[in-house]
Amino acid sequence: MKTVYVGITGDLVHPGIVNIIHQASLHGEVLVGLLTDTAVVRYKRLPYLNYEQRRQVIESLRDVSRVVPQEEWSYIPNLRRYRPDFIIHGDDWKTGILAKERENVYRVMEELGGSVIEIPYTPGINATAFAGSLTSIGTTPDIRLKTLRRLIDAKPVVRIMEAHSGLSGLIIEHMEIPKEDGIHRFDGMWSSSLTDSASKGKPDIEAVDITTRLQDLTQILECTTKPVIYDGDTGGITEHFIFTLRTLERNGISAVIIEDKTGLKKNSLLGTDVEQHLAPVEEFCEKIQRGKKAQVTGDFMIIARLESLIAGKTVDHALERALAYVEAGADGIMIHSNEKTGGGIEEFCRRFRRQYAKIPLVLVPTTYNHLTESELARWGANIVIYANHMLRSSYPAMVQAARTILEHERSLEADKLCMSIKDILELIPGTR
Ligand code: SPV
Ligand code: MG
Repeated sequence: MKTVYVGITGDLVHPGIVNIIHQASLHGEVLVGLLTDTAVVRYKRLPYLNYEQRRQVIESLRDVSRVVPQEEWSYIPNLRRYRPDFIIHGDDWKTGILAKERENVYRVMEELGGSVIEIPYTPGINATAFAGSLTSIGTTPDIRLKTLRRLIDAKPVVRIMEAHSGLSGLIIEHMEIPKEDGIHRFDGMWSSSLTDSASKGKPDIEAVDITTRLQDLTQILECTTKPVIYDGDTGGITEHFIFTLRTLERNGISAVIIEDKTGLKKNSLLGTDVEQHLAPVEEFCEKIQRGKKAQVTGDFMIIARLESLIAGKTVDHALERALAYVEAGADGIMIHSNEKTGGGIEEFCRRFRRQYAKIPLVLVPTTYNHLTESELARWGANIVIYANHMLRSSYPAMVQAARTILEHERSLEADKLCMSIKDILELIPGTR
């Protein structure tokens, strides 16, 4: 019996997929190479269903003989490994991102003594078109919550951007840039205490309560599908933290980051210019432990944030605390610094990684912003957060528009600073 290889994501089984699998079965046994999350995220968004769920669905199709993981975006490694007699593909790969891959597949199949079968692509039905409509359908709290852990597993570095409104969330949801190594996009959103407070005209001192912050967060959740990491400040007193955590979890937030400070919290970027106090280690460990006990799902993450370097302490100090927090049950560690060089961060990451190879490590490179994501990933970072850039970029634009109108006593001159009326009317689907 001949074997026919079909590479698919299998997130949605639509007539196009059924057709290609059926066509494949006419030539031999169907071997499905099911793309893993890691393979998919190079070019596309994370599938809604995880690998196991997709495998179950695809394996149950009558024409499928066997399902194997395709760990890379490229078909080549699996073709060399399984040496099928045929590979079948829709003819839509003649153009676009798969065109180069098509050439390679032809070359390798010839080398292996097999051949390529191309079938007409089923117009109007494809997974990418479905993914677009899924965004408009939305997500569920359960799916959204689980997505962060899947992204950490699937990507060398998870890229998170600050959102403080539905509109900023929408930019993060849709922004995509094609690059040589795939399509780059933001993986999720950071709900920042600094920008949540500043956008309400309040200081970043835990003065904006969870109920108020959740109202804005709800707007973001209503128009996006990507995961959210919530800046939980100090978490407040432990008895209150438990309620906050449950509220976040119930709403499909993936993780809360709490910082090891106590008393009146000030923004970390102020460093030692203001009086700030580190929490006693035992007290903070207890907060983590009680939080872990209180969460309902196994997926929600409590990430412990170290303020040692912010408080002018040493890397040793931070490391000692990091180990205590992990032992207390923290699902991840964030190390912060307000130095331009990121002094101590690299050393911390490397030493932490020697102790714990797998615990997710979060960095917020606001001041050491000359370092790229891949450099930070090399140190051992799993998540990079751009913590305030949506608000910091929009505020100067608003100031300039307001000043221009005031100066000219009309809005003509300010128009060139603004998006057109046509554009704003078309920005949100359904406005017309
Ligand atoms: C925030 O965004 O509120 C943060 C990060 O906590 S920082 O402002 O750098 O402290
Ligand atoms: Mg904060």
